[in-house]
Amino acid sequence: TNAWSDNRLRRFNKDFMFGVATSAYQVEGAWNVDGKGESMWDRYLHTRPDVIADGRNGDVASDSYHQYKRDVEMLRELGVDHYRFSISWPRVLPTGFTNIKNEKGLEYYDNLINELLKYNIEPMVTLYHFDLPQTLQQLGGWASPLVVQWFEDYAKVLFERYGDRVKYWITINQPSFCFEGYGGIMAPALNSKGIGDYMCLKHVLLAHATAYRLYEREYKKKYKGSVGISLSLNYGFGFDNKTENEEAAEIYRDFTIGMYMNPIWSKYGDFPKTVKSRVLKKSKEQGYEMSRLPTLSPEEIKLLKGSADFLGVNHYTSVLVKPQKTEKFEVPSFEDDIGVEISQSVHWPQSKSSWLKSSPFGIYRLYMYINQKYDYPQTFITEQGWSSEPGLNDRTRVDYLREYLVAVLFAIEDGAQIMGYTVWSLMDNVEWVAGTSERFGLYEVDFESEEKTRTARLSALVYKRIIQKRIVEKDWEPDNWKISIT
Ligand code: GBH
Repeated sequence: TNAWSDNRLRRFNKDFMFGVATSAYQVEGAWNVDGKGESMWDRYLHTRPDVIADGRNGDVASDSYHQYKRDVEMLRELGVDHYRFSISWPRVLPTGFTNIKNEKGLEYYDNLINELLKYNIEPMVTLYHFDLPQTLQQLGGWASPLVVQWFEDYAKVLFERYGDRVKYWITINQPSFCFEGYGGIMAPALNSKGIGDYMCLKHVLLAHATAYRLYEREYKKKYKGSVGISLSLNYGFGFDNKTENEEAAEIYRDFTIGMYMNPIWSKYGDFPKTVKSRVLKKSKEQGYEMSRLPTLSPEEIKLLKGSADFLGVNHYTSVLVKPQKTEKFEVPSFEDDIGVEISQSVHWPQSKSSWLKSSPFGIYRLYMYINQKYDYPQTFITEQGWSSEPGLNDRTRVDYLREYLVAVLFAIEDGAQIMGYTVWSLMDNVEWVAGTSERFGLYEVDFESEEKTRTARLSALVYKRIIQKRIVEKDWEPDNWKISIT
């Protein structure tokens, strides 16, 4: 059946959790409904509609604020074990602070959680998936050290309110958003390359750790939940096995994997030595007094070390790495600090997103790398997905999903600690600045329709079958999949 490279039948355990993910800004819509405050993404896309590929922002999105019962129905159709969604900070705390708690907003998540539990679907809640309250952005946002306290206060509201029912918490989705927000086209789109991005990163990590310690101190005994953080961990291979390319890849991995994992999972904590010394050296050469990479104090290192019950792995693709040959990056910048050139193989199948190609062995290699470096950490794959054109016959997504799941089975066989797997995404949504021009859904959403009608794609049926059987069948085809999933 699943003979990819030999004839062994590999299967996922009964307790391996299969699920799907979304995030608040990308699916909820209702951006100003029932007392919700403005997020930095609302502000950004309202003032800069020109940056959105197809002009569609998150004002209405997939309208999950009103359609959540249909969403849960889809989860039941799929037969998933868990649903990963995020809470919109400005929906529950419109000012960003705890002075005003928006009861309507809090009730929305109560309703969603209760609906999930009614059908035995485990909620996995992300506290922060990119949508900072605009009020807090105006006060400096993630570049300000004060955000650590703001985030702790926000986390407390959520742990208090939902802790009795939510057992899986993810503090922050992808701290690497700092590099896209302070040197790219993600909100707040402030150009502070090589400076603001590193400041943001430090505060994101501390906010995570502070929320983790809060749960550990005040809720863990009572509620017995676990708290993790999701990192964007794509794998960097040497372009080929030339020593200089292997070395460049190692540096790239230090900056894109070690940067986040070292402070939390390594024995001594802190950012990787190579990262610290490279940024210091460049900073001095560039005329700065100190390194542009902020230091972590001994107390901060201690706070961060061990501050996760599990690692959330968001893995989509891989890259090939060579040393930088031409001076093509801005100075200073994260890219210039790393000093490598990345590309992807022409042999890897291309999705609808420029950055996303299929290279399933990458997830296997990633797991071997983190197992060796961080001694087999407990993980949960919290995002993996593929973008396509609109349309129900998403054969390329089916291929991607199957090949990656087989690679995951190989990783498990070789010792990787993986509690579950989560497809990005349950349904089409607003892909940030790509709008709805890139579709990641197992369900297609008709954005032209009033109810944002959802229809299962071929991949939804294949995923349902994988969840049922706990194996990956190379050739299984549903009959009549265009008619109904149930
Ligand atoms: C995920 O990040 C996000 O968590 C999720 O919200 C999103 O829907 C999903 O990606 C799909 O887009 O445009 O060339 O500058 C995955 C890691 C890092 C991938 C930033 C896209 C931007 C590349 N992402 N990257 S580019």
